[in-house]
Amino acid sequence: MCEKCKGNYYITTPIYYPSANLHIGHAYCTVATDTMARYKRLQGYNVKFLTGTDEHGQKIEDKAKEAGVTPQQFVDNIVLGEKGVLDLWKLMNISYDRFIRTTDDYHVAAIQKIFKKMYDNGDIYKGKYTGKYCKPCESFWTESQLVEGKCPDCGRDVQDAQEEAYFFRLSKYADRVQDLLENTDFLEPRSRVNEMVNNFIKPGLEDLCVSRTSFTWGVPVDFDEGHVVYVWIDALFNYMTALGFENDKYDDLAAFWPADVHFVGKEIVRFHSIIWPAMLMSLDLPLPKKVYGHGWLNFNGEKMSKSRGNVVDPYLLSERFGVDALRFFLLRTFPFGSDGNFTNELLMATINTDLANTLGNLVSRTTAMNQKYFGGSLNAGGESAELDGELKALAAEVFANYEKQMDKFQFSIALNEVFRLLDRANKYIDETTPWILAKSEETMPRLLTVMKNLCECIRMAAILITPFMPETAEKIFNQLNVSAEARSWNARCYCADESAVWNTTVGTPLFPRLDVEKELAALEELSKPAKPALEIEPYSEENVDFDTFCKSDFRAVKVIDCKNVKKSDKLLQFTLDDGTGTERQILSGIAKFYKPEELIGKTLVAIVNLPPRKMMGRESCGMLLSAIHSEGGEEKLNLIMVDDAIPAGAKLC
Ligand code: ME8
Repeated sequence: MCEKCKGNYYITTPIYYPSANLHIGHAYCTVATDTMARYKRLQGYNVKFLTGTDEHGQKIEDKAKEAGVTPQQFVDNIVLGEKGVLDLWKLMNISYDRFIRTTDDYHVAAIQKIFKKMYDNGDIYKGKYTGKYCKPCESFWTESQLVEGKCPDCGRDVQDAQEEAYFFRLSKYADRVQDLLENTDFLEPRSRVNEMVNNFIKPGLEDLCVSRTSFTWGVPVDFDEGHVVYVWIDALFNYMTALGFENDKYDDLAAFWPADVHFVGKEIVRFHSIIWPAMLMSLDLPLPKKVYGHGWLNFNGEKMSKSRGNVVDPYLLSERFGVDALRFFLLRTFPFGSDGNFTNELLMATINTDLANTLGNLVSRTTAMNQKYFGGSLNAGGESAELDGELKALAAEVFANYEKQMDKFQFSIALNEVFRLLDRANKYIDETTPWILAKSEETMPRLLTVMKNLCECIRMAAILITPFMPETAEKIFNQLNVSAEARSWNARCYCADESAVWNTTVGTPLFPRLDVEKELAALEELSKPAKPALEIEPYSEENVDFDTFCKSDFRAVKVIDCKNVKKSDKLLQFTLDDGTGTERQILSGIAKFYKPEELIGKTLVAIVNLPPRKMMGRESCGMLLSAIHSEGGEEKLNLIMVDDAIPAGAKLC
């Protein structure tokens, strides 16, 4: 550890299932973790921020099969492909230090060793599993844990399952885990402790089934062919294998384990606060210092889900409003421990109120006034007044409160503090009226001090927003033209005395005001599902010779009458004028595409020299031409219709 370092700090996000592209709910936890990691780095900690992907399990195996690729190809595409996990974290400015994939060789080999160790110490044993399995959650449940017969996590149907399997002696650790939860700060917020103890531990912790034989996409149990390790064991140990536990790839375990905090969503608190500590106890390993279970983001009051078609796309929002605005919104608006309701209206209102009006305006007014009254250069000198002391005291208070709240992961309250300072600085402009001070030579020294105080408030606020909006903070620092030292946590002391000097420049507005109505309409348009892929029939590889082709007699025909054929839901019966003076009857299997009445009077194209054939006991003399393709897997058909000016019987060639 270097002399200046405050110590090591290890923080993790859950590793994501690459079963579909990530949505704003996934980004929420990662943005929070990134903000915390940046905050700790700013304070001088040596931070290790881990994220990654959880790539095994039946769900992935099934999805790969559906997509006609191997499971490895399937996960590679979602993790590494265009707009995949790595692309999203790059876009969202996620400053992770390490990215683990559970399919990485070093991790797989380490999991095999870990499993064997728990088998050897007697905490994993072989038995028979009968119970209920929730496939989407990859969770086994006992009958008593089900809620109205459904999975207690996701509410979906569960299926009966029985197989020879290995079990982990979770029951053995029930008392120790309960003690850990009830008598320490291991799990926060506190409300989650009651949930875990009352719903899972008190009803009796049963041993946990930790191997599967019904599929193969997992870490093989190397001493018993056919078994793969339960995906949650594989996943949870990522937090340690990524530091070098049971492998030589990394060597950071001594420095960074135990983790300072695991941030996790509320539905996976059970795994992190019961199963995870119990397994670590089994191996006699130090426990993480804290698990923090954050809430869920809903969209317009409903759970976000792909099947509901209401997942919020972070790419779309970042491209439209900027990454910093999105990062800020997530942490400013929703208290981290509770559920939140994401709406586009709220996002835009927050951008307009906090970022355009309060922050953006303060920066642009201040730099514009510096430019106008001092050509951007605030030299030594000035004249202080009592009001300035209040601003200085507030800045110190804001810093202290911010730090307290950040250390409790209360991002929205920490940001409230920053906005107390920004609001006060905006009010200070109204109170000191720089435009009046600028009117007289006599009040210019006072104006100089007022502008220096404003620059100082902005500088301090920019330090505090750095973890949340790193790009915006940098833009502000650049406009203030301050040194690296003045951007650092150590420079949080308010120094606007007479010797202070500033050289500021006017930049483009940080957050232009949004026209909410216009933006909502644009978002709606952009969120419309892309048109389903069109598929056309493969082209024939066989050539037809010209003379044969010319033998086909195509004619324009006019529909005199058209009706459904009784007892057939496919056939339409056409009575056609083919120009010969005698009516022609053609039957066509297109009833699912057209109502008969809409075709009467139309001019169609028929091939008329096919031998007559009988359909449902009626004669059909020829065939009507149509265009076919499929859209999103659905068959589409359009009759070929030609200009009504073309007379019946005209030959088409
Ligand atoms: O659970 N709002 O992966 P995952 C807030 N692989 N958070 C949400 C959310 C929403 N609408 N939707 C999902 C897994 N999340 C496991 C983790 S760790 C050893 C293994 C959060 O991709 C969810 O709560 O299903 C979880 O914390 C994270 O996204 C990853 O979910």
